[in-house]
Amino acid sequence: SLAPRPEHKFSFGLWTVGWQGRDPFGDATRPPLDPVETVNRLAELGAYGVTFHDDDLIPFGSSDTERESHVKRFRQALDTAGLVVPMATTNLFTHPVFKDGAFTANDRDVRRYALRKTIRNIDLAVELGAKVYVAWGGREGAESGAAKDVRVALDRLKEAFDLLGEYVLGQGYDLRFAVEPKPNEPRGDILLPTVGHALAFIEELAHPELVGVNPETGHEQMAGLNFTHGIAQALWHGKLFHIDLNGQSGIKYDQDLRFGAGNLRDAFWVVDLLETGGYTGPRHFDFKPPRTEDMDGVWASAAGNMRTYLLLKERAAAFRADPEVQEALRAARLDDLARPTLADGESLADLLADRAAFEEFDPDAAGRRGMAFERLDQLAMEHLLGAR
Ligand code: GLT
Ligand code: MN
Ligand code: MN
Ligand code: MN
Repeated sequence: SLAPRPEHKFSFGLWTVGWQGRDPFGDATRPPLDPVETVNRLAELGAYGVTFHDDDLIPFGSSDTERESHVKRFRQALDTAGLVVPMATTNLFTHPVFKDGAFTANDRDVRRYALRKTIRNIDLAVELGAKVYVAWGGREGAESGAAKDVRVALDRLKEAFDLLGEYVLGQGYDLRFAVEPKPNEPRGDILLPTVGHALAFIEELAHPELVGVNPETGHEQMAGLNFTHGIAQALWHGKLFHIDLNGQSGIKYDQDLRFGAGNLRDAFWVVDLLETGGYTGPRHFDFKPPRTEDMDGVWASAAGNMRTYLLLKERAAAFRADPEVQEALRAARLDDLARPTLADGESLADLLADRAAFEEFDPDAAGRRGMAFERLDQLAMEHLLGAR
């Protein structure tokens, strides 16, 4: 059962396998990839979905007739291959017009253009069946202090999301937004740099229920954060609307490695959480096959994401099912954590009157209790390594 199947809900962006390997130091190492070929190859590999930026599908500057023919070919390929479009997004970062951002560009005409570009692609996304619209604000940020008044820029960002929400509600679309945080790159500092910043921002919007997050593994790890904890908190808030899975080795440039490369232990906990924590959305891979690879290497890399996910899913399930692990979880008192701190029917006054909770409590004795976390973690390690 390590063969990816549509029910696993694996999806890929056109821009992932389609990345030509252009980086700040070097030219493209691979030819352009036709979206129709991407659809066919992903379907063969067992994916269920494909996602896109407007400009991945319809090259920037295309005429209306060119646009129609690109969409028509793509739609035919989807129908033939049986692939769906669960999510779409806007390219608000490549063209020089977005060099100072899109929804928070200092130039007002750029902000108005960015909204129109986004709304145009929302119509297409809904036509193609997307339920989630991702907003990665890669250029919303600054390299220097006085260049961006962050509080005013956040006013503009809220204005944009409020207008997009008004549009979607007005059209009666079944579409929700997912904000994708990233701390830096391509801007020196990007607005909404982490999952936590995004969650706080969303609550200030006119329609917070329409907006959640799309956390990316590597983006939280670039900030030195624990990705599993980030998505756990997003789930706790009911805000994990989508997810970008990939690999990253610590605090450095955005590597976008295939899933499981880099921090493998975190990938194990991510899969453990996604498979047991109530997330039912796509398992979307936002990776870049390294520019060392030819097209065979690209498809091997794409397949590797899914296979590693399924391997980790097996390992995580075996970990949870192991009686020794269950015993170790009790020894580590996870069941006690799950008990509310006050008993059923107990009040704050009862706590204040409970001498056992304070006057007679022995903190020194409690401080001597071992937590038994090391044995538990070694059991996880052994399952991850296939040793159990
Ligand atoms: C870009 C970025 C990704 C985002 C994509 C959505 S585009 O490749 O690096 O993390 O998810 O705009
Ligand atoms: Mn990334
Ligand atoms: Mn990326
Ligand atoms: Mn991403």
